[in-house]
Amino acid sequence: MRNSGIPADFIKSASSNPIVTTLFAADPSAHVWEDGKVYIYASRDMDPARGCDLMDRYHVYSSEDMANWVDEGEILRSDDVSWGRPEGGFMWAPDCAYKNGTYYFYYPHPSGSNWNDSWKIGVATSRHPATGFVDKGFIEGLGGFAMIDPCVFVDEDGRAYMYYGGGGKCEGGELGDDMMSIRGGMRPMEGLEDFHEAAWIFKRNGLYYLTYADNLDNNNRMRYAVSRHPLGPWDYKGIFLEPTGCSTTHGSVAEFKGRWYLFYHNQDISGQGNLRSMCVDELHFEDDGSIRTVVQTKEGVRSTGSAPVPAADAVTYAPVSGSSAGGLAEAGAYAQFERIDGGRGGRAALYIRYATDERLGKLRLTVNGADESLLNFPSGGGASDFSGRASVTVRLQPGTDNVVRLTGGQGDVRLESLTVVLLDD
Ligand code: FUB
Repeated sequence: MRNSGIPADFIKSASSNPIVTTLFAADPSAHVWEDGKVYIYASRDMDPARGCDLMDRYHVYSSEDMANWVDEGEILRSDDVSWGRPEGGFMWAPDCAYKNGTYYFYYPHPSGSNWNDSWKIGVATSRHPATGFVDKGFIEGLGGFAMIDPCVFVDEDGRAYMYYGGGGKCEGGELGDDMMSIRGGMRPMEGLEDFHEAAWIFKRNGLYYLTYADNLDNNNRMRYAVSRHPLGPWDYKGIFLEPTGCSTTHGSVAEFKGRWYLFYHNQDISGQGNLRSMCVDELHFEDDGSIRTVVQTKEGVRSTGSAPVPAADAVTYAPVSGSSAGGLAEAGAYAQFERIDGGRGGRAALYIRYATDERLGKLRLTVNGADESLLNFPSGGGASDFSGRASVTVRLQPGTDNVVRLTGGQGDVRLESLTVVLLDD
């Protein structure tokens, strides 16, 4: 049976930052799509990290109320990209656009081993916002040295524009109807001050805003400029996000149910600039359209009121083998959940209840013997307080023989149960 929703004891009445804790995800590009939900297209900091070169396996997150975020699962990895660099990795900050029933996922990826000279902008498409993406190749004529971080803006008149850049250079141009070609070429975005990377465009009251990361050493801030035309020239306005504590900064702006939000990342969970976590805080405008400095909070934002429905047909499993009772502190100790029903097979959200008194415990997740990821289990209230909550979405095989294993050795984490929600494909 297919179902949806979140287990009742995972539903939060208020948000908190970072908004996703189980995986390290960065570079959030947020969009509100026609189903009324807000979606974040994020890059993924693989753990353990090595610079930003191992980044891979894009995940999408969705929310109905800004307080509860559902991991929609992985949509693309470097192995899926036929034209990409042979060593993989380097799946950096992406974006997504919607036009005429198709979702276009844009991502920067090098095409050669000399990674910073060979960037291209890849495109994958789907009829769904968070699953079913198929790689369509790259945009001809775009890319090269440091040219990363695509952002696509579809205007009210249906015309679409692409922006990208890095290393101090920002370019923009109009996309063709196929959303994969550039009409009339790209041109430099004029008027920006101290541009580094992470271009993002949005429109409010007829005014276009271009936000970006600046070059402050090891502590990038976010700046912005405005224009009456989507391709500028731009009128520089100032800094609106001070350093987050992370060496990179990257953000997006979206309006949801009448409020404006800034999505960005920091390194609060890991303390490492290459293991980042996404945050959201409110964005406020002055009467003249200028942006107030965003207040970075731990509390995050208020729920917009429409909390998700509790999952009705979710199935809960207890660990049936391994060493869950004694915790998973020892290297090689594991807890295993067996005979998990994957229904017809496909995406399944795993909701894990745990206890730990570690600041940050970690367990390695394997599904049917395949290594999925190292998962985070941040402090849950104490060694025997099973109020800790972690969730991640994976793919299960059809039928009831799925096996989920969590292996320890990185902090004392105890597992109570696993609830599985099968997601519509
Ligand atoms: O996440 C990898 C790179 O770091 C992004 O592409 C940049 O914007 C910066 O966040």
